[in-house]
Amino acid sequence: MSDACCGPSRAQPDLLRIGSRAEPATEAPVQQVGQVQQVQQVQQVGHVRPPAEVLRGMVRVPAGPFRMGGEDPDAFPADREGPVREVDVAEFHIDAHQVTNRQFATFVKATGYVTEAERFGWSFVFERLVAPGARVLAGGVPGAPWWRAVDGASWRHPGGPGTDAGRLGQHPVVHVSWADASAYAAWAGKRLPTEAEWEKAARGGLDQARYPWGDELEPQGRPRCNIWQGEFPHAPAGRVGTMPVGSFAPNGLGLTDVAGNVWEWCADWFDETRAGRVMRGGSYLCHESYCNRYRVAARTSSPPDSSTGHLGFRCAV
Ligand SMILES: [Cu+2]
Repeated sequence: MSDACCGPSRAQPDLLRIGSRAEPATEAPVQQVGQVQQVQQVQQVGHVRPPAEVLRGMVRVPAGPFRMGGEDPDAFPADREGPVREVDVAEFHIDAHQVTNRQFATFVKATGYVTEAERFGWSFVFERLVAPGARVLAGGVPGAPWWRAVDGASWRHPGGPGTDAGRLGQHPVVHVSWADASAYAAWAGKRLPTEAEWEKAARGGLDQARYPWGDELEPQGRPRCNIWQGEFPHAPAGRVGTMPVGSFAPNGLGLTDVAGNVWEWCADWFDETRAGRVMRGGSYLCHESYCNRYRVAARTSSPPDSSTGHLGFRCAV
């Protein structure tokens, strides 16, 4: 199983041509400096926020150890979910829901922040969600033919020009890179959760359950998360794409959508190669028949500058 399934990279071979078109080598260092300046700027804006305002909409996760990881026979070995180990985590707070388009729009309005997808000029969109008439720069990546590099796709235009995040205010923001998510977090007086924090919160107080709510995918026949319905990637049996945050019941700690809807960036590197940052939780594209990474122990990664229509984040403090 390739990482490209869930985390396609801007640098994948058949996309190099696009990368060089959108980002000439002479401009690359300038862009990086711009990104750093943007982050410093938003940090200054964020530091004046009163604690009560920062903690609004967050849940407290008490200090203490939990059993992290899993040894599920269905897991992809390369993901390194195991072995199960006890991890001690200090008290922290975490957003009850994924950061929404409305919240991200407030940040952009306050800071003038420009996301990496907007700088590159394109982002990855799932084939069925590409806006009619949008220009597709490249179709498919190795191991994941359903991704389209779409000209003008960004958090503002999740399916490309003609689609409007303004109409999706309560949906999770998508097409944000790791730096974009970190910049938002800094502005909000927060940070990205560590992977251990994310998993402890997502488990909702349960020990080694398969999902954030227990071991059964649909207890009493009721869906508990926004994942792919039907056979992937063809013939969806239901709707496809993001849903408003909190559309399903929260876990034991009050967190919603820790399985499905969109993947969430974590602070950590995925492994010692430092090629990608950790993503957790799975998305509306995950399905048992193909990618079962909506299990609570599942993990994958994306290069930090990548962005897709199924990857967002929540913050911690
Ligand atoms: Cu998946």
